[in-house]
Amino acid sequence: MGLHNTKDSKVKQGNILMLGLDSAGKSTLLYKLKYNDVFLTIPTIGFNVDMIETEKDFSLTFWDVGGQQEMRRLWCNFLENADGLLYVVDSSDKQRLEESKKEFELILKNEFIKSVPVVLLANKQDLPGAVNAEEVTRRFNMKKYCSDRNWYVQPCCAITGEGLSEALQRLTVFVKNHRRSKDTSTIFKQNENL
Ligand code: G3D
Ligand code: MG
Repeated sequence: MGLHNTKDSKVKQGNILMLGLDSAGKSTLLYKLKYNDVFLTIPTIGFNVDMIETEKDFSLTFWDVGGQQEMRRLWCNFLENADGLLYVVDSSDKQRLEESKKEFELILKNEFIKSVPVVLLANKQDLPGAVNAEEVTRRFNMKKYCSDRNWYVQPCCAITGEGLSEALQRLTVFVKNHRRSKDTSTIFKQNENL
């Protein structure tokens, strides 16, 4: 069985796990992506799911898992099926940037998402004193901690939607590449077992 015989080799969908501390802006962002509108947010209880067509015949499913302490323990359960990680940071909350970074580091260590691509959103760029994308890149030690995967830091504002389409495009490219390499290695493994 060769690669070209694989049925349906075209990837049509990918799962994006959205993580970040509570009030980073995940729910606002998902709503903005989906409806291009701002809505009154309520702290996420459980999780939100939304599918967005980012290209013709390709869609991303976004899993917005709640950021509260109790939910953080459940993050692991969602990691297994993730094709991409969208990590949201409140760039204006300087006090919690360090906490957010620690959480991020912990997530990256998870075996399930080894080599899964990351887009980090430096959100709330509209707020005065917000740390810019370059500074977030430096503070989060991206070059070091993401050296084993594709990564990108995108500045954005979930309220106006600025930066979101760039983030979607980046995620789509990353996820497609990741899925292709993942599917290829699965086929090789299957062949080894013949
Ligand atoms: P979460 O889902 O990550 O927990 P939410 O975060 O989407 O619930 O957002 C938390 C608060 O941040 C909300 O304000 C929301 O309006 C605000 N917010 C999200 N993104 C931005 C942004 O880009 N700029 C600004 N200025 N605010 C943002 P409230 O007041 O409802 O708590
Ligand atoms: Mg939420």
